[in-house]
Amino acid sequence: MALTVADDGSVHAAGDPTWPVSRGALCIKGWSAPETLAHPERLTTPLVRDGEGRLVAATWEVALARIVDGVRAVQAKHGRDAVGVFGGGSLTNEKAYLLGKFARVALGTSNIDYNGRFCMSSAAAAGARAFGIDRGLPFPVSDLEHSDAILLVGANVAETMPPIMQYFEAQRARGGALLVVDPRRSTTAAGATMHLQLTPGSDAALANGILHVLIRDGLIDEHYLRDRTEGFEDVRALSAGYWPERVERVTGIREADIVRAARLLGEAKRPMILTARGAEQQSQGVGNVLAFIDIALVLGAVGKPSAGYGCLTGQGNGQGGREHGQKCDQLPGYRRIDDPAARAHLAKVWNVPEIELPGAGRSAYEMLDALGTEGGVQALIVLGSNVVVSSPDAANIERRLRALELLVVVDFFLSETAALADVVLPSAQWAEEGGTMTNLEGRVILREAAMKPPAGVRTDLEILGALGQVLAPEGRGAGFAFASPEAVFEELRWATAGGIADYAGISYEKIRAQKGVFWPCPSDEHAGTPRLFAERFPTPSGRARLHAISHLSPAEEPDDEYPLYLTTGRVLAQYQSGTQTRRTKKLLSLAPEPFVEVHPATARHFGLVAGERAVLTTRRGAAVFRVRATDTIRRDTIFAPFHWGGAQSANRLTNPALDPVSRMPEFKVCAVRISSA
Ligand SMILES: Nc1nc2c(c(=O)[nH]1)N[C@H]1C(S)=C(S)[C@@H](COP(=O)(O)OP(=O)(O)OC[C@H]3O[C@@H](n4cnc5c(=O)[nH]c(N)nc54)[C@H](O)[C@@H]3O)O[C@H]1N2
Ligand SMILES: Nc1nc2c(c(=O)[nH]1)N[C@H]1C(S)=C(S)[C@@H](COP(=O)(O)OP(=O)(O)OC[C@H]3O[C@@H](n4cnc5c(=O)[nH]c(N)nc54)[C@H](O)[C@@H]3O)O[C@H]1N2
Ligand SMILES: [Mo]
Repeated sequence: MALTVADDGSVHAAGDPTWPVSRGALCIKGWSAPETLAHPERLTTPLVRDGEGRLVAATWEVALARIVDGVRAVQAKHGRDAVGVFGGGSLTNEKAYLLGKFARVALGTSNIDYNGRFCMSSAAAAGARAFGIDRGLPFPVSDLEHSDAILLVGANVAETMPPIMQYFEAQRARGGALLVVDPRRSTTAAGATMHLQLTPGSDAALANGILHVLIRDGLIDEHYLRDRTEGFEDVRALSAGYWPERVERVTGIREADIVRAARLLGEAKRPMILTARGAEQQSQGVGNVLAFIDIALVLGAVGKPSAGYGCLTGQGNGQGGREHGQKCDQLPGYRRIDDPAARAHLAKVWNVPEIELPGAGRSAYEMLDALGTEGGVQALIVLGSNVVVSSPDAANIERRLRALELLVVVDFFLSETAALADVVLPSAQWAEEGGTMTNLEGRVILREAAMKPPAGVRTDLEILGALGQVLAPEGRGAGFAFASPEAVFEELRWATAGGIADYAGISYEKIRAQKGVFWPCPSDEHAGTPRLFAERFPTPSGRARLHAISHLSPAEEPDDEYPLYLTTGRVLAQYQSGTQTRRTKKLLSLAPEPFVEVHPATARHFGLVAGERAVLTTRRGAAVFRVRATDTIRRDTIFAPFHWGGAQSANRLTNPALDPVSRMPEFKVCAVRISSA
């Protein structure tokens, strides 16, 4: 996106036609984003809670001292792990890296995790298991255009990633097939070749049904399976039990459609499978993704141009945010924190004894759920997430946040989470500071600063630098004194050298010259790696691994008391927890309040009137939405967006059941009751 700052200081955004990914396309949230820069509600001074419980303006000195004293008091009373850090996938690579270092070196805590646990973690874990590496798309996004059959699972690209819709449109225009798997006939599904309208939570059954047909009808690539993979025999045995009639009963998709979908994929020269949150945000999210990866592998598609498997990464820096150490089990460069070689390397880069580096901490929801309890975190620093709105079982999380001894939130606005804090620090926004992000293709890009932050506001890097220098143990403070984002990036390069996500050969200059550099890029001479897996997989055997995945029911299923499925997700005009977009006039006028999508027959059955309010109730709580009657949704399912808080919060309803491997919550399926308000 290109920004221009006019003489009166107003900022205008436009698409950049020379940019290889968006090719000039800009989402409505992009061109309306400048409104948040000079917004009247923007925070421009730190806030501190006073003796009467009010948040009042304070100087930076007072606010930072309150944090330092609070953190030290909690550490003295409960130990180092009692201080927690919660980050986000919208942070630049430099911030994500420094946040991880801040937690491990300055605070010495194992408890750091981030909102990517709610977003990317199931696909990430599946990619690592199957291919030995997790890079959202292992190929450039332009490959989509040349695929002749794409299976798009649980992604509503037309509303959530409008700038890349052009690749799907070009693919269709070339005669390619697009198959969309979604319980709703979403905007994306409405324009597809086939819409597979499955029961929420039945993705693994569908994948196994497709595998069954592919194997039965001889549409698999035996040579590829023999030469490049392992584990196929288990998949063959398991999928034999998923004959299409049985899969129809579980998924609600007609047998003939399952067969047709399998044939479209099996007969394609360049089949591609893409997943997003629909299949991933489930208590068997990792299994779901592995089962879809199996399809790509039996077709021999992974590693071939314009074919294979990819995950459509969500947030602005969803990819880079999961590589550099803000995950509880991770060190920079996508290294494991329990790997002795990784620890030794980081101990050297950070100039600390290896023994002082903490081990793995709690995952996002588990950390939040234990706030203020015996053995849990007592002081929490949140930077880049609005957990009161975006966490599952949000009323529980709000209670847990209130039980903390110290809550610090760094944000540009008084988000619902910031409103509960003891100290709020105002930070700079995207246009006001430079830094790198890694996009869904693994391309590291540079966002240059276009303007200065308003008076009174500091950047996240300055805030972490200042706190790190004071809170770090004797002699370690110097490790937090960075003159610029580029200086942080230079250390990040070294920290990632030799790791899976190796940035050692990437510099700001090289990114500028090449319009982005794909990792891994291990040396200055290396041009970067746009395509992975052409010859081998980075697993110990060099082969990709198939996994036999049995379909399991979601953690909660409809019953007499809660007779419907509730699924949640996004709408075009709102972003995430809404902190930014609910403050943007144009967007608010497009989506002023949340609605619940209900099939007209279901609405009649429960006595609901379109346009009136309805109460949704689950085992966690209740929330109110306006009824939108639409035959685009299954009769047994209702859908609500999660962008609002308070009485309109979808997350007061959602089930915090976690995937056992990725610890991803089941945002996409729970049992619900609906009645008119
Ligand atoms: N407008 C807008 N765009 C965004 C965002 C935003 O908040 N607003 N957020 C960004 C972020 S962080 C992310 S992660 C991405 C997410 O991008 P998407 O994954 O495309 O978004 P969602 O709406 O969460 O879910 C996609 C679809 O999954 C379907 N679904 C629900 N249950 C199931 C199920 O059981 N199985 C299957 N197969 N599908 C199911 C939903 O009906 C929905 O249409 O969007 C990014 N872009
Ligand atoms: N029910 C349901 N819940 C969901 C989902 C779902 O599909 N259904 N999706 C989940 C997913 S995929 C995601 S990604 C999460 C997202 O939800 P959140 O983790 O809440 O993410 P954001 O709304 O982007 O919150 C970011 C907050 O940090 C601030 N912020 C943004 N950038 C920066 C920065 O650079 N620095 C600082 N200091 N602050 C910043 C913003 O103003 C905002 O208040 O929600 C999850 N929750
Ligand atoms: Mo996300």
